[in-house]
Amino acid sequence: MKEPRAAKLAVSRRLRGTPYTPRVESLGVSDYSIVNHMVLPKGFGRSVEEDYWHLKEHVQMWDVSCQRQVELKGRDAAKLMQLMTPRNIQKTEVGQCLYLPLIDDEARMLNDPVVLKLAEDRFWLSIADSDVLLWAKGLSVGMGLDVSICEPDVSPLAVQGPKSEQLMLKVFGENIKDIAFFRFKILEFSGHPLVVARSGYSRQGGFEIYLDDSSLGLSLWDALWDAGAEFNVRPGSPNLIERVEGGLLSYGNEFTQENNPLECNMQAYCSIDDNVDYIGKAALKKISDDGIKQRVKGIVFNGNKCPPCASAWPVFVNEREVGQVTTAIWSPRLEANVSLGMVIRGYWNDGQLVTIQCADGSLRDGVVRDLPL
Ligand code: THG
Repeated sequence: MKEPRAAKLAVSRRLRGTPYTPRVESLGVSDYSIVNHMVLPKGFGRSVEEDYWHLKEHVQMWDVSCQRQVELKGRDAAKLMQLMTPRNIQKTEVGQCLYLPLIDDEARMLNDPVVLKLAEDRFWLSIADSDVLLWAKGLSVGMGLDVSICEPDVSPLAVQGPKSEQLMLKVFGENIKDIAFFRFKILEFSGHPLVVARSGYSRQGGFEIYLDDSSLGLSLWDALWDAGAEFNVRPGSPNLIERVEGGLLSYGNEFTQENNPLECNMQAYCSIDDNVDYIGKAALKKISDDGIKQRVKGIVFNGNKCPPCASAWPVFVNEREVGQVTTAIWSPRLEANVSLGMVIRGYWNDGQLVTIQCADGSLRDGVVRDLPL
C-alpha cells in the first residue's frame, strides 16, 4: 500500500469533533489525525522538536478524546474482559488502570487499551485505533453473556509534563497527590465527579481526566488553561520524538493485526502457563513454545534529519532484509534519528549494526537498541 500525499481532509460529521475542539481551534491547531473516527489534534504550528522540549520542561494539555471508551457493564463484564485479553485480571482492584493486549482466536493483536476497573462489574477500555466495540458486542451476543456494551460520552483530556502535578493541584486540590501511577480517583470538578488517573502517553509524568459530560468540556479546558498560565502551559499532543525515545508503541504503526503480543514486547502481560482462560490462548501458547520470529526494537541511525515515515522502511544486514522501520524521527537530544521497528530473530540484539533505506532512497547506518532509548 502507498501512503497518501499531503491533501486536505474533507471534514464531515463522520469525523467526529470533541468537547474541546472549539478551544483547540482557537489556540491554532494546524494538524489533525483521525483515530477511532474522531479528530486528534497533532500540531499547533510549532515544530515537533519545539513541542518536545516544551513537554520535557513544562506542561501541556492534550485533547485525546479519541482514546474512546468501550464500556462493559453487568454480571458478565469481568468474564468478558478476561476472555478478551491474555493479561491475568483476576486480582485487579477497583481504581486500577491496566495496559493490556486484546487478541483474537489466532492470538493476533486487535488493540492495546488502557483498562480502568470502575467497579467489580464495570470496565472502561480506553482504546487505540480499532473498532473494539464491535468485537465485544459480537462476543457478547454470540456467547449469550449478560453484559451491556456501549461507547459512553467520555472524552479524556491529558495533562502531561513535569509541571502537571502543580497544575492539577490548583484545579483538583491535594487529593491529586494521593493518586499513584496507573491508579485513578473520583475527584470533583464544578460539583461533578470525574475519573482522574495518573497515566498518559508520555514518559514525562501526568494525568488523564475522563470527562463524562461533554457539556463541561469548555469549562474544564478553561479551568486547567487558566491554572496553567504560571507554568507556561501549552496545547499539545502525543509527541513523536518523546514517544519513540520512550518506547511507547502505537497500534497501526509499530504493530497491526498481523502481529502477536509477544512480538510487541508484551510478554509481561501474557499469562500462558497458569489457569486463566481467554480467547487465543492455545494459539499464543504455540507461538510462545515455537519462539517468536521478530520483535519491536529501537533503531538509532545516522545522517541528516530523516523524512517522515509514512510507510515501512526496509532494514538490512549485509543485503539481507532483517526487518522494517515503522516510525522514525530526528531526536535533537540524541542528535541522531530514532526509530521503532520490527527486527527478526538473530538480528534483534542491542548493538546489532544495520542499514536502513529511507523513503527518499537514502541508505543510513544504524544500530539496534533496547527500549527505552
Ligand atoms: N491513555 C489512555 N488510553 C490509551 C492510551 C493512553 N489508549 C490507546 C493508547 N494510549 C494505548 N497505548 C499505551 C501504551 C503504553 C502505555 C499506555 C498506553 C503506558 N505504559 C506504561 C509502560 O509501558 O511502562 C505502563 C504500563 C503498566 O504499568 O501497565 O503508559 O495513553 N487512557
